[in-house]
Amino acid sequence: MRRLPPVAVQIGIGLTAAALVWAIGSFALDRAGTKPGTVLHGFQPTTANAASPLRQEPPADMVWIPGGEFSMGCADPRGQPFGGPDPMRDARPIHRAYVDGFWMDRTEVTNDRFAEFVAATGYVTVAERPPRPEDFPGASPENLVPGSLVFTPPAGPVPLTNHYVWWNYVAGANWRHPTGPDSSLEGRGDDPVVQVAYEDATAFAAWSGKRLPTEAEWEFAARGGLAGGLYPWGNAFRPAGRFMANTWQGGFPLENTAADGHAAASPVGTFPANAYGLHDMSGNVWEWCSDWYRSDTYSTALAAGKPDRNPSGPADSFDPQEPHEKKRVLRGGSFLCSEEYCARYIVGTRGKGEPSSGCNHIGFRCVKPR
Ligand SMILES: [Ca+2]
Ligand SMILES: [Ca+2]
Repeated sequence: MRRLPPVAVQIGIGLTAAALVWAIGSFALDRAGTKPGTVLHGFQPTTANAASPLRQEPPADMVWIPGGEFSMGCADPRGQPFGGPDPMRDARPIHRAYVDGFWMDRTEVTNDRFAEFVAATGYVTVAERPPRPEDFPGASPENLVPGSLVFTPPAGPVPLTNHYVWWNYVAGANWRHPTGPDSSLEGRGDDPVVQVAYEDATAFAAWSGKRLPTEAEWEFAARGGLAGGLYPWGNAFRPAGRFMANTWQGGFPLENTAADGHAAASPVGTFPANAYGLHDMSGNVWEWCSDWYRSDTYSTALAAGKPDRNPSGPADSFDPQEPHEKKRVLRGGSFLCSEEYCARYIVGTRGKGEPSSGCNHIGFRCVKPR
C-alpha cells in the first residue's frame, strides 16, 4: 500500500540490524573473489541468439537485444571493490535463464517523454492523487494529501540500519516537482522521470505500445553479452579512472561529493553505454521491472533443473524483511547507491519497491517484442 508518513519504504535497501548480524555470520560461506577483475564463480558463458530483427526498422530510441541463454544472479559482492557490506543473498543461486530477443529503450524514460504522455492522455500519477481514507484507516486527515517520498539527508550521522531517517513523505512531491513543490523540471527535460509508481510506469508503457521489461530481460540486457561481469561494462568499477555510472561518492547519507559530476539524477545518456548500446543500466535511477519480488525466486528457478525460459517472475510477492508488503522488482540502483550502502549498481543484484510508492530516485524504461 502506498506509503504515507511515517515513511515505511524499503527502497535503496539497507541492512536491517538482523540482516547485518546474519550477513556477518555467513561471511565465510560464499565470499566472492577479492581481486579487481576477478571473474566471479558460478557463471557460464552467455549464448546470445543469432537471429536479428531483419527488415524491421528500429523503433525510435530503442536498441535490439538479441536474447539468449545466460547466467543470472550475483555472487556475494562483499570483498569486491565497491561491493559493499550486503551479501545480497536474494541474487543467488546463480542460475541459467533464457529470454527471446526484444527492443529496449536506450535510456531511462525522460521527463520530456513522460510529459508527452501526460499531455496526450491527461494521465494523473499516483503521487498527484489524494490518498483515499479507506485505504489508510486511522490515518489523520492532514496526512491524506498528495505527495511522495523524497531523499532528505539527516542532520547528523545515523546508523545505516534505518532508512526511515532519510526518506520523507513530502506533500506536493510528484513527477513535475521531484523533491517537493519548490522544485521543477526546468532544465531537466532530459533527466529521467521519477516519482512514478509502478502503475504510472505501466500506463506510460501501454500508451507507447511497449511494456516493462521482465527482470530476466533487464539483466540479460544490462550484462551486454558479458558473463558474470560485476558491471554492465566489465569488472572494474572505474576503468582507467573513468566514472561509468551515476552513483554516490562520499559517506552515505551525509556527504555526497558528486565526484562523478552529479549529486542527483543526471541527464540520460551522460555515462557510456554498454555493449548493447544501453545507458544507465547501472545507477542514475532505479528501474521498475514487471516481476513480483520474492527473495527466493532464484532458488525456485534453479530447482526447476533447466534454464528458465522467458521467466516472468513468481505469482506473488514475499519479502522477508517486510512480509506484509507486496513488492515489484527494481533493478540497477541509483545515484544514492554507494559502496557503503546499497551497492546495487552491481549488475546482478536485485532491488524491490512497494508498487504504489514513487520516490525521487525511481524511474523506468520500456521494452518491445520483435
Ligand atoms: Ca553521483
Ligand atoms: Ca538506471
